[in-house]
Amino acid sequence: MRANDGSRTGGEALIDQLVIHGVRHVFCVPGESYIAALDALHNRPIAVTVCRQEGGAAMMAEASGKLTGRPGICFVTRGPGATNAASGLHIARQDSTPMILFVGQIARDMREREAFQELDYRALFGSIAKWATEIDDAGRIPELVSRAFYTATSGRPGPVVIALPEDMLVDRVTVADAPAFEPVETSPGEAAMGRLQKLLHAAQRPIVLAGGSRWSEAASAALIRFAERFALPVATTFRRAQIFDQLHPNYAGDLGIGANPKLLDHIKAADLVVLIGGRLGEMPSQRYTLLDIPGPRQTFVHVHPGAEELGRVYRPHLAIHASPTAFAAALEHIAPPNAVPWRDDAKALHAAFLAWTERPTAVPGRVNLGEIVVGLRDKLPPDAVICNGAGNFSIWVHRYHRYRRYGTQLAPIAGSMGYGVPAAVAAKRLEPERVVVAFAGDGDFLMTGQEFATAVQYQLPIIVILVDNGMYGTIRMHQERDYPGRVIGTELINPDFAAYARAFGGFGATVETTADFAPAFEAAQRSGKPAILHLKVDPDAITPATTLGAICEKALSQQG
Ligand SMILES: Cc1ncc(C[n+]2csc(CCOP(=O)(O)OP(=O)(O)O)c2C)c(N)n1
Ligand SMILES: [Mg+2]
Repeated sequence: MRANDGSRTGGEALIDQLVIHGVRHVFCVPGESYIAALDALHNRPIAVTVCRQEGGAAMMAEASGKLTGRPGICFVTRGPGATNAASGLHIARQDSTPMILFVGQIARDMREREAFQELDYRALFGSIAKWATEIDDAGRIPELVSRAFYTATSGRPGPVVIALPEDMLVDRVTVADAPAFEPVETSPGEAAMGRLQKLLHAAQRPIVLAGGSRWSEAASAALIRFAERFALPVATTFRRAQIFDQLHPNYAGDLGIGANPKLLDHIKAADLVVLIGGRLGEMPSQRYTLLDIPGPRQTFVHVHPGAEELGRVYRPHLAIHASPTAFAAALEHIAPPNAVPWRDDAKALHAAFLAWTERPTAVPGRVNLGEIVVGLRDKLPPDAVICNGAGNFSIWVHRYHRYRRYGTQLAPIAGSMGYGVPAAVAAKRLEPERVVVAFAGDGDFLMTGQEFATAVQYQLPIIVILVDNGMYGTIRMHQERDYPGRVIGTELINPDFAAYARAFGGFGATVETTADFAPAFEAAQRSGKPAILHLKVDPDAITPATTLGAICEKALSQQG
């Protein structure tokens, strides 16, 4: 109960700050260390989603940060709660997603004794979080929580961790609220935009690569207008396809795993590369083979919201310190040259993209995941949210699904297995009107599959497409490449996942042929329940391009 003398407990002051900063959802697993904060959530305009494991809760918070551009909020208990949450925190770091993790902490007077579940969160999360701190004085909650919102969202966004000593949360203080935070935009200067225009006017074969975070629907639309005015081809980086409508004639393709070789060749032969928002890390750069390090041969323009990212790996000819949202808006003010020497490039690259993604390749077995993704892409509404975790199954999703709008892709740039189901739960919880589909591997799914119970609890009819090949396929593929025929530690004996779904109170169906899929998907939608479609795929169908058997044979022949 709130006191009427104007004082508040630390827990109450904390939740008041979240309301002021616009938080509408928190994801948590409870712990006795922060029940005073939980209690303060009674009758506040914040929806609580209680999860089954902190990794799932943290991934949900990260996914909500990705979807909204505002910090996703997660509450976990000390010790094991915090270490479980680390998986979601690492995704927020690598994916540049704003997120705040609140961790219950032991009472202040027990510190340094290694009290029950005591950990030093500054040390533990020092290299994952943008900032890790502990609030000692309830009177400083407004100040430090406000800083957390600024830190998580400004520059290159990322995760913040705040530890909350349990006795601090019940201290009574009289303290003023902080004003609501406002994300800090970093806008490009006129001089930089003038130099960019000059470089574009001098170019023969330019290409734009869009990636990173801090985009929005408006920024994506502004980038499309810029591409149209300049006839520029625009590719997206690993798992950032949602930045640019993939069916737009200026879309050049996706720099993911198994990227279109024609796109890679084009980038290598380009004379100007404009990278907006991304870092061009190991995955999109095809293991750092796309551009020379530190000095790319191409004229290289790097636009990034984090000053520390500019010149970190690639030495830019022109570095523009700006958020993609502000930069995209500023693009309206530069003019294309009178004659555009690269006019046909965008057309050719888009045609190559369509040819690469139009029809799925044939694969061994009776279920062709490519056919299934192609069938779905024509059926799903353009604002459907597509989520996935990590594993070879995701290669088909990224290659054949066509992301048409910003806010439709929840995929871990960090490559963390287990992301798809929690991301789908978060998306459906935030936006119940949208269709939400999660693709998961058999290994991938069971890392966080228990969050299917969260979907059931909150009546969130997500549809999980579970691709079961009876193995940790990605690793088996590497095994066959490097140690052909020597299978170890990659086989899986799986449960009946359709029965698993039903046991949780959801809808479950088994899909044994490609033709079984469409009716099963429709039945899942009709059920109105969270659903799992258990696809039994042939383990030999390891990628859209090759088979496991062929990889093994090739490796053996090279050995012999
Ligand atoms: C949390 C986590 N643990 C381990 C890995 C390493 N890893 C990458 S893919 C993969 C196997 C994925 O198996 P599955 O989900 O069944 O998909 P498949 O490759 O078989 O399609 C593993 C173990 C990872 N990326 N993330
Ligand atoms: Mg598998």
